[in-house]
Amino acid sequence: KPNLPSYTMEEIAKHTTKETRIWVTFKQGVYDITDYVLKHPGGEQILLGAGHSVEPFWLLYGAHNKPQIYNMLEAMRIGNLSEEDAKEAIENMSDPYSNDPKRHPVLKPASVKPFNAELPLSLLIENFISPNDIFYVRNHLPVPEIDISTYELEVEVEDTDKKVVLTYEKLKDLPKHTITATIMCAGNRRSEMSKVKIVKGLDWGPAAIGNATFTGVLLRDVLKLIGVDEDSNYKHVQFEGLDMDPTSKYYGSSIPFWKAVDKRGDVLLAYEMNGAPIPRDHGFPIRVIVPGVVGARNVKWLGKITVSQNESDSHWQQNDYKGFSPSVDWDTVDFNKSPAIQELPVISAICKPEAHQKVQVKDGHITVQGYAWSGGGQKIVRVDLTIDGGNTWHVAKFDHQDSSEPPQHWAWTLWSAKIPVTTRIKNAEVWVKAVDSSYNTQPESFKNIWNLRGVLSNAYHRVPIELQW
Ligand code: MTE
Ligand code: MO
Repeated sequence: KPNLPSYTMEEIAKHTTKETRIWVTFKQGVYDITDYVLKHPGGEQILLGAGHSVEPFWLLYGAHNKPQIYNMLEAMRIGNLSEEDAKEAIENMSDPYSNDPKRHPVLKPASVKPFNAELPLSLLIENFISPNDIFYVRNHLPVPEIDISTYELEVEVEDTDKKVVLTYEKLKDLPKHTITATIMCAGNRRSEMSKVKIVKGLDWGPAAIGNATFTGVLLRDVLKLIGVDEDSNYKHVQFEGLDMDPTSKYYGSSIPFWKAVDKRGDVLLAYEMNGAPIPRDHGFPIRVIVPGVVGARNVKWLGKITVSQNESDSHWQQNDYKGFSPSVDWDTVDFNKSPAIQELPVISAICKPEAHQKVQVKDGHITVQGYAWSGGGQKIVRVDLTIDGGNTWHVAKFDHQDSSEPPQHWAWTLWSAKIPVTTRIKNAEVWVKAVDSSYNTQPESFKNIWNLRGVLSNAYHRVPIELQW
C-alpha cells in the first residue's frame, strides 16, 4: 500500500489505549483497531497485540486463519511498517521456530524459543491423567514438521546389515500396547536448588512433570523384527529425533539394552497420547516412551533406533543430564566421570497451597495436596508431611494411585493430607517427603545434593504459608 504513511515499531508502541488509539501490526501492515475493540467487547484477545504485532497472540489463541479476519483487518489499515522494521519482521518469519505449534495460554513458558513450559501448580494435580494440550513441554530445538505419508522409522543393529524401515502404517499394524506413565524432566524443581547456589538450566518449578496413557508398539516387538531379543549381546539402544540443531545434529540419547528388551520394561514406540495421535509438541508421529526413566531419554519425533555396544554420542547423553558432587564446579567438571541419568529417584511436591498463599484453618486442620513419583517402576508407599520442622509427621491419603505393581508401576500418585494445627500460629512451613517401594526416600536439604546442572532436585519440598483462623 504505497499511498499510506509508514511507521516504525517505536511509534506504533505508543498506541495502546483508547486515548492514544490502539494500533497493531500484522505482517507489513499497520492497523488502527480502536473502533473495532470498542464495538466488540469480548474481542479483547486482539488487545494483547496493542502497540505491536498481533501474530504471536493469534497463534496462541488460534483465532486467525480466517479470510474474513484478514479482510476486516485490511479495512482498518492506516499505514505500512517502516522499511527497516518490515525487514526485521520478514527475518522473523524465517525464524526456525515459526513453524512451532500453537500452545495453550495456560502453559507458563520458562523459555519460548525453544519452547519450554510448565503448568500452574494448582492445575497440575487437577487430573490423574494430564490433558494433552496442557502437558509440560520441554523442547531443545524447533518442532520438526513431519508428514506421516512419507514418515519412516529406521531400526538397525550397528555395523551389521540387520535393518528394517517401518512406515507409520506398518507400525500401527504391530501388536498394540498401552501404559500409563509419568514423564519428568531431570530439571524438575531446579529453581529450589538454585536458591542454594545458582545452577545452569531452565528455572523449572515443580511442574516439569506429567502423567498420560501412551499407546503404541513395544520396542522389544520391533527389535524382534531384526532378530534382536533379550538373549542378544548388546549394551545400548540409541534413539535419534528428527529435530535438528544448527550444526545439523539430531537430538539423541540412549538407554541400556536390557531395558529395551525386558518383558517388564514396557518401552513403547507410542503413536497415541491419551487416546489421540501424539501432539506435535510431544513427538508426532512417533515418540519413544521409556517409563521410569528420565524425560530426556523419551525421544520425540523418533527417526532412528540403533542397537549398539555404545551409548549415544549425542551431547544430551554425554555432556548433559548427569549428576555430580556438590563441590564440582564448571572449572573442575569432567562429564566422562558420571554416568548418564536413567531411572529417576523418588520425588514429591506440594501443589496446593502454593508458596505464600493464605490457608484457611477448618476444624483445626489445613488441607494440603500434591503428587509423588519414583523412577524405575517403583511405587509410592507413603507420603509424610510436617508443619513443625519434622517434630511430628502426618501421613497423606492417596487420592489416586494406579493398581500396577513394581517394577512396572510407572504412574505418579496424587495425595492429600489433613494436617492438624493445634496452636494458633500465623505462619508455617509445610514439608513433604515420599517413600517408594524400595523404601528409598528424599534427601532433607538441597545443600547436600546440589549439582552444577541442577538435576535430580528432589529434596523435601518446603512451602511457606500463612494460616487464617
Ligand atoms: N526428544 C527430542 N527429539 N527433542 C527434545 O528436545 N526433550 C527431552 C525429551 N525428548 C526432547 C526429546 C526432554 S529433556 C524431556 S524432559 C522430554 O522430552 C519432555 O517431553 P514433553 O515435552 O512431551 O513433556
Ligand atoms: Mo528434560
